[in-house]
Amino acid sequence: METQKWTQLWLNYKDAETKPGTADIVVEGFDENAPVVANAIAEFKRAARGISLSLLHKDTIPGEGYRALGSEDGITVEASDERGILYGVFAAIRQMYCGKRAVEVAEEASPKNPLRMMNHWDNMDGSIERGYSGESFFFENEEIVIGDRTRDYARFMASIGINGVVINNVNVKGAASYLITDRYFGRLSELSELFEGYGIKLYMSLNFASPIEIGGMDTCDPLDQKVIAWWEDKIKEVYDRLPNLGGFLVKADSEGRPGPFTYGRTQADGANMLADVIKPYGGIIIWRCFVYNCTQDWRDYKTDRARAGYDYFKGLDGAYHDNVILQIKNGPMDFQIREPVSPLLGGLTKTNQILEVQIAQEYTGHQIDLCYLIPLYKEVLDFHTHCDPEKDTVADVVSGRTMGNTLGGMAAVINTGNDLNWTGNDLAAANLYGFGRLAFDTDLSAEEIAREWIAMTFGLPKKEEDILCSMLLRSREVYEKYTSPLGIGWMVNPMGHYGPSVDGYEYSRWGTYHRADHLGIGVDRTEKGTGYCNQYYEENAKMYSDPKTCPEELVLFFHHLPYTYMLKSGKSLIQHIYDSHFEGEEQARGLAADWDSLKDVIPEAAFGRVKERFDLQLDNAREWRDQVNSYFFRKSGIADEKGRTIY
Ligand code: GCV
Repeated sequence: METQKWTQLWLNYKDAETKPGTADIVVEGFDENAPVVANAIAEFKRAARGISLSLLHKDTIPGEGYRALGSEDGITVEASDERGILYGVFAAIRQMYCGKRAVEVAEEASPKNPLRMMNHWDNMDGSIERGYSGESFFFENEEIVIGDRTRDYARFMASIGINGVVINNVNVKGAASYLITDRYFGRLSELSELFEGYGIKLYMSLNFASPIEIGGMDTCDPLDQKVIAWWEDKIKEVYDRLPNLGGFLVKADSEGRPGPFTYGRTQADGANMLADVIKPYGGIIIWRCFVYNCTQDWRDYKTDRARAGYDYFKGLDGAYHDNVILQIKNGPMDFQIREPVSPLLGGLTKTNQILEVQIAQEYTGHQIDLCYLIPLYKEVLDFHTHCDPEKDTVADVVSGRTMGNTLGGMAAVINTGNDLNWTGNDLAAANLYGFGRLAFDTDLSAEEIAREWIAMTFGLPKKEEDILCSMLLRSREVYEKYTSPLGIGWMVNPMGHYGPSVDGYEYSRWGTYHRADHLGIGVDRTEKGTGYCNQYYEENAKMYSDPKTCPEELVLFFHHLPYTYMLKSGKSLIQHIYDSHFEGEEQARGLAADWDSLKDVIPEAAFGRVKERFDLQLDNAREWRDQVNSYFFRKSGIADEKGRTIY
C-alpha cells in the first residue's frame, strides 16, 4: 500500500516560479560544498527554479544576519557566516511566496535573540508528553529515527530561524537517561550532523540523577567530589563523540524529578556544577525555573505556587555561572490562556534568561480548538518589567539588550508529531511558524506573521486571506471567553487538560485554586493575601495590588472579588462570566462558519481535517459555556440578567 507523504507546511512551494532549466549559482567567500551552503542552494533550487542566485561573503553584516536583494540578474544574498546565508535564502523564498517578484526581493535582518530554540517533550518509546499530533518522529521503540522526515523537520526549523533543538522530554526517564551513553552516540552524531547542515545545534535534556541511574553511584549531590568527577568523565565522553552538542536542558526538583534540593543544595549549586564541567567544551546548561511544591494542601491559603519560581531563584541572582541560562515560563503558573508575566523575567538582573512558551496547546485546546498564540507571546515580550529605565521589556531582557549579555533568547515547547500534517490541526502550524519568526524578529506583529504563514501555506486570494487572518487573530480571545474567566485559569479536566472541570483542581495538591464560594471568586495575591504582587517592581506591584488598576483580564488572578463587583464595563463580575461564556461559544461558531466559507480555496484534505476539528471545538465550547455558567449560577444564586438558559 502506498503511504501518503507528510505535508510540506509553509514550504510547499505551491506556485514556484518554475521556469524550466537551471539558473546560475555564484558563491563567493563561502565553500559551496559546506553543508549549510549546499542546503541553502538546494532549497533555493527547489523553491525558485530558473532564478539565479549569488551568495556573497560580507564581513559587515552581523552574525546570522543577511541582506537579500533581487535584481534583473536574480537574487543576491550577502552574509558574514553560513547561517546568515541560509536565513537570507529562506527570506528571499518567503518574500517571493508572499507576493514579491524576484526582482522586488529586499530584506536586511539579523536575529534579535541569540538563542531560538525548540523543546521537544518526546519520549523514547515514541510517545510525546502533551503531544497532540501523533507520535514522535525522533524516537521509536527506544531507538533514534533519522530519515527524510528528519531532514524536512530541519528545513522547516531553519526556514524560521531556529538554531537549537532539544530532542527529548525534560522529564528524563528510562532509556532517555542513556542518551549520554555509547548506546546512542552513533545515531546522535548522525542527527547532530544533519542538524548542523541547517544551522541547528543539537541539545538534550539531562537526568540530574544520572550518576545514580546510569553511574551506579549512591548519590548525585552536586558538591560531592566523586559526583563531580563522574560528570567530568561523562561529559568528556559525550563531547568526544558529539563535539557539536550545544549543551543540556535540566528540569530539576520539579514534579518528582531529582535535583540538588535532596542534598540541601541550591538550584545554583546544581546548575553551576554542570556548567563548570561542560565549559571546556563550549557547552551551556539551560536550567528550568519551573520549581514548585506539587504536594500542596488545598486548605493552605498562604503557600502560593505563583510565588515559587521567584522565591527559589531570585535570591541567587548573580550566583549562576556565565554559561548557565535560566529558562523561565512566560507566566508564574503553567501556560494558562491568560497569566501575568513571570516576575522572574527582569526580576533577575545578573543572570542569563530564556523565555519559555508553549506552542503545544496543552491548556489551550489540544490543537483541536483554534488558538493562535502569537498575540499571547507578543504581550509577554512587550511587557514592561521596569527592571531598567530604558530597556525593560521582556524582549529586551531575554535578547540580552538589558544586561549586554550574549546568552539568552526564546524557547518553545513544540507542537509537532508524526501526523501527516505535523501539528494535528493544520492551522496550529501558524503557531509553529510564528514562534520561530517572532523569536528571530520580536518586532513583527501577530498579523504580519499570520499573513506570511497563510501566503506561504495556502496562497489565498486577498479576500480569503483576510478571512483566515481574522480567524487566527480572533481565536485566542474566543478560547479565553468560553473557558476560565478573568485570568483565574485551571478549570480544566485534571491530567488530560482538555475540557471543563471547574473544581477539577480545586481540592488537589497542585497549588492551582480558584477559591470560589457562594459570595465570590479569585485568589488574593496582594499583601493581605499571598504577597505575590510584591514580587514585581514597584510600578507593577502597585498596579496589580488594586483591583481598580489591575488589568481586568487578570483581576481574578490577583484578587478575590464578590460576584457583585462592578467591572469597568459596567457589568457585575457574575454577569461578565455569563456574557463572556455565551459570547465565546457563539464566536467559536463564527470561526467555524468562516472556515466553511473557505471550502473552495483550501485543498480538500486540509479543509476536511480542520473542519473535523471545528466540530469538536464547538462541542467543547458548548460544554465549557454550560458547565462554567451553571457552576457559578448554582454557587451564587444570581440569575443571568438576559434570562438565557443556564442549567
Ligand atoms: C514536561 C506541566 C505539564 C507537564 C510538564 C511540565 C513541565 O506541568 O503538565 O506535562 O512536564 O509542565 O513544564 O515540566
